[in-house]
Amino acid sequence: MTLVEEPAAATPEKEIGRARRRKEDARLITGRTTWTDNMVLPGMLHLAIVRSPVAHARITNVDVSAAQQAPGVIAVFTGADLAEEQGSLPCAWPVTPDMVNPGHPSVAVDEVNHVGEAVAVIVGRSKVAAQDAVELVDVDYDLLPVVLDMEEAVKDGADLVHDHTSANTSYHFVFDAGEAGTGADTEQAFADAEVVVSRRLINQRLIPAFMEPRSVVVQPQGDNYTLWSATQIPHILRVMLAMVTGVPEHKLRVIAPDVGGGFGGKITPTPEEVLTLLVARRLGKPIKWTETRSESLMTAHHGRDQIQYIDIAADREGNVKGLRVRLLADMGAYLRLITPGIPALGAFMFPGIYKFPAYRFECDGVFTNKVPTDAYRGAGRPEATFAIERIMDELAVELGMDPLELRRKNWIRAEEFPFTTVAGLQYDSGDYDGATQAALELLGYDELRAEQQRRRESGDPVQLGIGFSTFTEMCGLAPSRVLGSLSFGAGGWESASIRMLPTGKVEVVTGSTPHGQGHETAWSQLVADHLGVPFEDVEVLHGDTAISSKGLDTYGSRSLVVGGTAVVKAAEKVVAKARKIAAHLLEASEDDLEFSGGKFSVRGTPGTGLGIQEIALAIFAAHNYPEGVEPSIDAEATFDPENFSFPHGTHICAMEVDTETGFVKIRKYACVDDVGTIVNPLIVEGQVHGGLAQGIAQALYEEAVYDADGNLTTGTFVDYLVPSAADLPHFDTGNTVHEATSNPIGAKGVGEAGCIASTPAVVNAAIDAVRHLGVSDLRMPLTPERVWRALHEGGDGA
Ligand code: MCN
Repeated sequence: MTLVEEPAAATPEKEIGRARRRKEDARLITGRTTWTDNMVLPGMLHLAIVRSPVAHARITNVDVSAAQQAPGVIAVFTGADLAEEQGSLPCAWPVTPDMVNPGHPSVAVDEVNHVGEAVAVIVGRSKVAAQDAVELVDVDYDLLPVVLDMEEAVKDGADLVHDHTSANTSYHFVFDAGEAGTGADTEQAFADAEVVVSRRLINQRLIPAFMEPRSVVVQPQGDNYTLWSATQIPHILRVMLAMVTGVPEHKLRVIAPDVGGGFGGKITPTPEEVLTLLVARRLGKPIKWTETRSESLMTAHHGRDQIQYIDIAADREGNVKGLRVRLLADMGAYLRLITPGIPALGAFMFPGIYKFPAYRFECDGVFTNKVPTDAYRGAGRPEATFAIERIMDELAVELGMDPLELRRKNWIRAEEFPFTTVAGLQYDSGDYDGATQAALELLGYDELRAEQQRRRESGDPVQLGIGFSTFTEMCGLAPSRVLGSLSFGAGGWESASIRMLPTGKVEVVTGSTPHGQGHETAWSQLVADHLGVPFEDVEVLHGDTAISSKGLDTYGSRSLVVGGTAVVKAAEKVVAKARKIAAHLLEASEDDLEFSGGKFSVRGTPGTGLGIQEIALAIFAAHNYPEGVEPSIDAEATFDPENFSFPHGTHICAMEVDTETGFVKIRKYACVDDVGTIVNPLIVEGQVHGGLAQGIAQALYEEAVYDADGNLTTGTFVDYLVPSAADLPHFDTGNTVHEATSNPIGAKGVGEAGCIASTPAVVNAAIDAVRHLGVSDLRMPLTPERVWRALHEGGDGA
């Protein structure tokens, strides 16, 4: 455990690198803050949603007469009532030019395509009145065949999710390194290979399961609207809602107050945000909608859900020669904001940290009668990392090599950076060997391997296994020139502005919208160092389009790398402006001034001079400013990196498997991550812990399961097993530091790393424990039943 204690010194030399406790903690941890559902407005009405109990059906009649008469009900709207104005929810990532997008109504008009889809909305004087009336809406459904299995769905003649399309495939995306000029011919590589190992892997459907349920409040004031939402993307949401509903953008203010987690689950404009806005516009009254936990699990978008066919080619000495990946990626019933792009993003990460000479990736985005998928922590990269790190283990077994030796033989060496991969990405910096050595030491590898041997030899019913994941990921989303070529939505820049108030206090406005990541603290540290002001004198404002009009929000572990750099750039401009004023006030030349510790002084006379905070007051009070300089110290900056950032690390899991019960237990978990320059070690460690919890949850606990009729059978937290701290092991974490070259801070993102890396380490460990008993695959999550079945009946246990 490398938790860094907060130093005792009140004013340390440098803020960057200091393990500050988060400014936000008191209000977030106690819950005493403004969550959207806490909002109470005079005359506010409440919305409840009538949802489809069937997965696929034509709607033949919606009878709302009883609901309209119910006590406390103000209005009821069906899909037909809102058909003219509801538009279609946006999908901003056309993966191929011919991608099929069936359109996504916020409330169904003719047809429902997944259980939980909205069919009508009820507005009540109270939440209870609205919810009670849901039962009174009588909908006639003409049932249609339900499409759930992707392998069946892509067969010729399969039943269709959308009968106005010709197939269930939304798009067929191909990346071929041979054709792209980044690698050799893949088919040839496989034809020439001495060893080929193939696997069909299931990366199961997951539910983001954020703590704060989704909630929306809309307040109309004339033709102006203020919309509060528990969203990750207030800026993008405002643009999208304006486009979908026709409410002019300048008449719509979007506020994301404190948001209790998102994990990618709040990255997309939702039907409920559209509906709340439309109904508020119709009625001219404030409206609130807050989901129940069951609604959340059933209708907030899901993540992952891929069938992966992966082939790896190598020679007998263990040099990898080629990689071939084919994916079926479940889109669910509709395309949300970045649904189709997630597997395509993963395309660039399947080669991992290895020097493959040849690579081909193909993916079908497949419609099914399930809730749409979209981002979930890591989005595309955990799936890719799982596949490559699993197949590396299988190749090692085939070759009779140690799994780490095989990895070491093929990974990019420290001296080879920058390195352009077979997928065309340029990895800028790192040392995979260094991180691995450090992780092995943290784990106590040699002792555990010896224990594993002893247990095998003695036939102990509890076997021990060790699993690796030596990973990298692309984050810090990202260069607009790359994103712009992939999407019709926004680029990847971020914006910040800084203003020094007359008393020398500092306001920072950021376009990065945190929902638990601690930006207020980290940004204050950046500003304190760059302006030389006390950390406590900095206030960070965010999440309100009336305050921060420009921004691209928080996802893809982009905030520090892109948004933090915008803050640094704005700080540099502030210093430059203050320098002009200081030179004027000190009657010196700008070139003769030094700036250190927040003070301008004439070179050679340290200790004298003017503090930047004093200058702020001087310029406000005396209006004594040089010609051509405005009487304020403020600046705005945007930053758009040249490249993604590529954190990397080595995660090692030691796992006990009880061969009699199938019960698995993580004995030890060690990881060493390289996230470049660390601004706040405490936050970084927290992010790694949270990511590990979610990655381990995928390996061991979580799966969204549908029955044959398309009902979600894991619709409560009793069935969908989100682990608590008590279900997780102690984590031994550490860092190496190789600065990123794509931003001046030198930072790489950390928000998703733990989640991306951990899943394959856990599964590899479990398989390693029982491979000598004939198990070579285990289906996630590794429930005791599955592990037991794999041990006693063969296969992957599913
Ligand atoms: N940081 C740092 N030094 C680094 C990298 C990051 O000090 N080298 C700090 C940053 O200053 C920031 C935090 O770590 O305070 C996370 O930074 P970053 O990696 O830039 O990630 P983002 O802030 O962009 O957060 C997004 C990421 C994603 S994509 C998901 S999903 C996720 C995550 O963050 N969802 C979260 N972490 C979450 N944490 C909480 N509590 N809740 C969520 O919903």
